[in-house]
Amino acid sequence: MKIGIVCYPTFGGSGVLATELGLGLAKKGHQVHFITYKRPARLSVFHENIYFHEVSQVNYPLFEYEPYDTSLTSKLVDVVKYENLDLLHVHYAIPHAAVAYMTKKILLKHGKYIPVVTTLHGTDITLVGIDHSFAPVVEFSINKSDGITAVSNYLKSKTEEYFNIEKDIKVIYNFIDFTRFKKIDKDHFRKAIAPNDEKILMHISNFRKVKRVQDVIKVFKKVSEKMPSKLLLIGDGPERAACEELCRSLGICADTRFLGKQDAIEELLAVTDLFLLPSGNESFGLVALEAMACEVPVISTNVGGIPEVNLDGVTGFLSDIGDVEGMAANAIRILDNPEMLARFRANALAQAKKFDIDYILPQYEEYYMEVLEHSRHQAF
Ligand code: GMT
Repeated sequence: MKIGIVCYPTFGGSGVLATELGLGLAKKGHQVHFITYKRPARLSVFHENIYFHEVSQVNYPLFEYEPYDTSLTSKLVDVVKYENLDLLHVHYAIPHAAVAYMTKKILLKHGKYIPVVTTLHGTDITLVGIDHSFAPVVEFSINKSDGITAVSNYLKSKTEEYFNIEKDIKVIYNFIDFTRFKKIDKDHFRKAIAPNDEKILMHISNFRKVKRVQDVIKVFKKVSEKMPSKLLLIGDGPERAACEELCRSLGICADTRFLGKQDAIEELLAVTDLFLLPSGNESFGLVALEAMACEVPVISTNVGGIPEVNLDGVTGFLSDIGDVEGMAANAIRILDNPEMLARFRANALAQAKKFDIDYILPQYEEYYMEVLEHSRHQAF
């Protein structure tokens, strides 16, 4: 099959998932075309069956904001037509579902029907999508997609609650590639980060408000008062400066390292004892799954789709949003008990296996076939 993938080529979860999906599909012999404004972060080396089309932007003095939607649509029309793609899979509804609809309408004029699958990832519905400035377009364009998937049951039900959705939304969970995410021996890293065998806690995100990174730091402060420990903060974003300030005011800079954006997070997860995800909302929490695949238990909030991934008292612990005391107590409980830590590590791996790419990717392939079959009957 020839598949076009549209996504945000950044470190965000939707872009990561879209890239990993494309790589997985390509390995299975599908021809995959990424159409984005920049090479996706996880697409750094040459892969057979993978093509990349960069969306060029036109800078004209009249435009205060470059009309990306228009450039992307024009690129999609070109790629779908000349590469003769079978299907477009767009990740994150805004603006991709609307752009895909416009692409479809233009291509119909050229006698080609291109089926579109839209995958909803989270904030495209729960945070940004429901905003009045986007909602009508989001609802319309989702309904115009030939197939709709959501990354958790939570997200499916929120989408149906917020919008009038006329089609069935298929839940296909996010997945993990165990050839990459697995416990590896990185003892020299551990010694460099925690020379006195301190416990290592980690958080990874785009440092947006919704991630509540300040709670990570407050939890860590409480943990570090009970046991020697180190905190690794990976990623970057609008809240980073405030987080650095908080570390300074709490006097924990010596035990905290801001590592910025990192590619090989599996190498850092390999030396981590506990992962912290205190998000205010999370449709799935792909990063928690990545931690669990590396046998790292997760202390998280109990919001959104997180409970579908992190199991309370099994693979970690779940608390209410902002319950810093509770999260710190749970973190200390695990880290202070080697038997519990070992058990939770094993449980985390077992739970992560349920999201193995080998099991989830065929669900996308099957869904594509269903959508293709259905679209054959579409009237021009
Ligand atoms: O969390 C973000 O801000 C990034 C966002 C994205 O679209 O890149 O993540 C969303 O999609 C991920 C992949 O499906 C999910 O694992 C995240 O839970 C989801 N984020 C939110 O719902 C806040």
